[in-house]
Amino acid sequence: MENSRDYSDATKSVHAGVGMNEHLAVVPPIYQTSTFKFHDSDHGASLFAGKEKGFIYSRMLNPTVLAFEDAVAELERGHKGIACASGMAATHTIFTALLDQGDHVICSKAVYGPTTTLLSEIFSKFGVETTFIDTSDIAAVKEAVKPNTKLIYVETPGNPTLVISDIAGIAEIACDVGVKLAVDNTFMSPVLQKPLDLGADIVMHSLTKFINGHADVVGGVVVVKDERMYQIMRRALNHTGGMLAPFDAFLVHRGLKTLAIRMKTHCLNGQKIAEFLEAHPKVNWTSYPGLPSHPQYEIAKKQMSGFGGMIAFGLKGGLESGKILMDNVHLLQLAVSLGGVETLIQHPASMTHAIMKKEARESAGISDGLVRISVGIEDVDELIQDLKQALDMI
Ligand code: LCS
Repeated sequence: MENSRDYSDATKSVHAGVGMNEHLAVVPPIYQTSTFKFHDSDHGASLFAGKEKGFIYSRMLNPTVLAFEDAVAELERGHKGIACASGMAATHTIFTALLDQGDHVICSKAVYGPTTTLLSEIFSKFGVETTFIDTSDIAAVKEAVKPNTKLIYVETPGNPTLVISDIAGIAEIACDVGVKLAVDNTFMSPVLQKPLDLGADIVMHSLTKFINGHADVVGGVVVVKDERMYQIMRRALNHTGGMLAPFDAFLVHRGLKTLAIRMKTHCLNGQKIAEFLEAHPKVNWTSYPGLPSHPQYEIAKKQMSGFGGMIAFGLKGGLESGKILMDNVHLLQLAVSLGGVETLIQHPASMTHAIMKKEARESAGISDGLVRISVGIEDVDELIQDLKQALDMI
């Protein structure tokens, strides 16, 4: 689409990255090829030397993947995207690209479990040190900065607690001390939050979640602000090999077309279910960014254009009651992952965040009784009815 950067997110979701192609197909073709022919030896050498633009080998770049990368970069209002085989591959690409032995990282305490493990058990082997802090506390972020800090890595809202960090506030600190700020924007999608506009240098997503939205692809993406950072990230991905496959890029690009409209329903349904849970006598606490009781409600209103579909809550009967609830829902499905059209329920302490040490989980606010719902786009009254009957079983 010409000049699509000027359009709204709803229009961009449909048209971004869908350029012209040889046969004028409305949907661009899937280039299901591992490699590309050169016209002659000079052409091949010229492509490898970067003197000419073109495709060489699909680990390096593929037209179907590139079309999706352009689309997501437009939605994030970034320079370019780098599509990866999973959200973890995207996070790994950021760390590989930016960190050297002896560097220090500041990372949110409440992040997807394997992100903590990647830093504390894998990158630590290569001499990278990490401080995990509550990044919703700006003073704590400032205090955690060391002379060797290279990167601040923030997930907001954090998985699964929904704790919210002030992106613009942290970006200011990062800028003052000369370190990069990367934001995991998975829970919001580019439609509800634009970290680059708020001052972040890098944004990443697990595409597996809202961007694809249909629970049928695992993928990730990094979006950067300038060509220099793009080259650094692309090089890291090329050499570690965790790129997105063309067919998966096609599916995720197809999912992206309905992102804006899906997010509207996730937000409407999320709000209604959060209000239902907060008012229910068997519910002890509810964490949802759209509830005035959320500790960072004011920041949420400032930096997010909607509150999303993720809810964390605890029942008065703790984990035992949570298990009864999870084992008795019919329409909600007991499964990990999130951001799809279908509503999922899961127990982070024994599932998505089981990899973390219990003390680390508790320090991040992930109590054993916490239950997480990823609210889908079904009829919200039917979802509430299902929750109601399962809560009645407790
Ligand atoms: N970032 C966030 C915020 C996530 O929630 C996840 C996965 C990732 C990164 C990693 O993405 P992946 O490699 O799985 O594409 N979160 C999951 C969850 O909460 N349940 O299952 C996966």
